[in-house]
Amino acid sequence: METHSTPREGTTRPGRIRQQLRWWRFALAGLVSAALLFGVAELVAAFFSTTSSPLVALGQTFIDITPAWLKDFAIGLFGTNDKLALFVSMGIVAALVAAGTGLLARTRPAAASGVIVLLGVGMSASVLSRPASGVLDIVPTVVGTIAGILALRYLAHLAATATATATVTGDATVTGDPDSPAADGRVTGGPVATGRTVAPSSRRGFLLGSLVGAVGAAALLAGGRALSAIRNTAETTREALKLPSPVKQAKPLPQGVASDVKGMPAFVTPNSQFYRIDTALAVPRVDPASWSLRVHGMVDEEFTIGFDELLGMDLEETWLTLTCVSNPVGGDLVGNAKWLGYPLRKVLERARPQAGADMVLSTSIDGFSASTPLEVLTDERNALLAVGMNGEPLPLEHGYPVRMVVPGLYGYVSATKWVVDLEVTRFADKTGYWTTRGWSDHGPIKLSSRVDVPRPFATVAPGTVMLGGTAWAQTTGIKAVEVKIDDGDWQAADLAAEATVDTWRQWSYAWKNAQPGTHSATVRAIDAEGTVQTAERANPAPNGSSGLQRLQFTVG
Ligand SMILES: Nc1nc2c(c(=O)[nH]1)N[C@H]1C(S)=C(S)[C@@H](COP(=O)(O)O)O[C@H]1N2
Ligand SMILES: [Mo]
Repeated sequence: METHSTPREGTTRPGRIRQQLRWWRFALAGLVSAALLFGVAELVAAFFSTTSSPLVALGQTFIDITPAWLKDFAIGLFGTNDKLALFVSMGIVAALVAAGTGLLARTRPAAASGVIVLLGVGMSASVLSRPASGVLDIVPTVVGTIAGILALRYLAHLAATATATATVTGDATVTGDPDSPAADGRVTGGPVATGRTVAPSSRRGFLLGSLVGAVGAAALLAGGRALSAIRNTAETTREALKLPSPVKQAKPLPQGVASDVKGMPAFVTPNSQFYRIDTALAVPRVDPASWSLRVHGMVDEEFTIGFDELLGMDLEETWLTLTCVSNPVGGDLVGNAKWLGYPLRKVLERARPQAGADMVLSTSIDGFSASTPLEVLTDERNALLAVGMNGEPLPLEHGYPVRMVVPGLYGYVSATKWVVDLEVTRFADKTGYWTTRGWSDHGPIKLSSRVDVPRPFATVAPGTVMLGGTAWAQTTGIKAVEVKIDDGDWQAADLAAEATVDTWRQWSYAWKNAQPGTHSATVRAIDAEGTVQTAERANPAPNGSSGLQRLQFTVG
């Protein structure tokens, strides 16, 4: 046995190594086949509804079955990147399953096909479980599954051929792989010479097959996505939409509504920077021409409103700060915008709720639902069926064409995006999406305040340190904000002007004579009724965080 021979020429050791490595080919065959399965399905899905993509449906099912604690953990860890984290973890699981199926194809090709059929059935079930899907929507998954099976059969065959010949080239004493389906007979006792002539081409055959498969899958995926975008009318109608002027305009913002501390967030959050929280993996693309809102349940009059009809109603504008129940103390899941819409109070006046009803369950086109107290939607506060946000149609990800916004309640029990259904009912009879997952059925926003400037652990110059922040008590208003430096006394902060009681209020505080060292600033708000923000800590679940933000920074 030559000791200096290269692996290509063959020695016992490289031969064994190759024997150990060849399973890679089957794992790779599994991965490429899975990519082809999803690529083909994605392309076909472009011709069906947006809920027909098995990738999206799977992810969505994944989201829905993820236990609440894990989801909270993910949001806590990744913030608004939680969807990216989901995609990555889903991708890892999918890759493992695909590689495993490829390995299975090495010894039991029929069983591997069976596994793909089972996965196809599972994916079809996942597609069918989406609220807006119909039976036809499983066609992309079925076609993709068939493509996946064929791809794996073919690639596994190439892998087996390559493996068999590689084994021979590597070590002539190895008599084939008894497990390998294509290895039977062809390898046993095969002379090195034969191996040398066959191996490079069959190995190349496998690599080429895998490469073509992988590139093809990527092209199919990209093509499918692009085609769905072209076929989609939501973006184009939104671009073309001219919103009517309101019959009642929002109060003009008073002078000095924004604190002049450098680095403060804008008083009106630009749409592009507005936080986004929802369970939708693919943003629902709703064509306003086919949008309608059904109002029903415990009402004297059931009716349906179309989009043009809604635009023709007396629309009103209002300033309103939205807040997410998942916002931690000091967090940024809060945004302030000018909303244009029709008062929900008037929608419900027309429906005439019956005695005993105490809740409106609003449902979105993708199956999310929120339970809002009927009282909140019928009292004098300005709850809207909104079509506009900061002077433009709702962005797709913020609920185009129609969503709800309700002053004083966290989004999960009020701010349904892509809303299509309002059912007047009772808390005793129905529950919203998050309530069935352990969150409270009622979600009034808690009195809160936060420090925006300086940033945590920032270093600032000694002398006068300018602190700035935001406080909110929607429907009540903020009367005062107090700041405590280190363990000192509570000091009154300067309040910026108030826009409305439904918007956040900015504050500033000039800390004079700041000496070098590590310091902290704690903030608390007092609402217009005199209630002082509680220092008692609570996690976001089940009904919103509480506690005071204590920010650390360095003067130096
Ligand atoms: N259809 C739908 N609407 C939804 C949600 C959702 O998951 N799906 N999430 C709610 C939650 S939890 C919040 S905080 C607000 C966030 O609205 P935004 O994304 O426009 O900021 O939307 C609410 N409306
Ligand atoms: Mo939320």
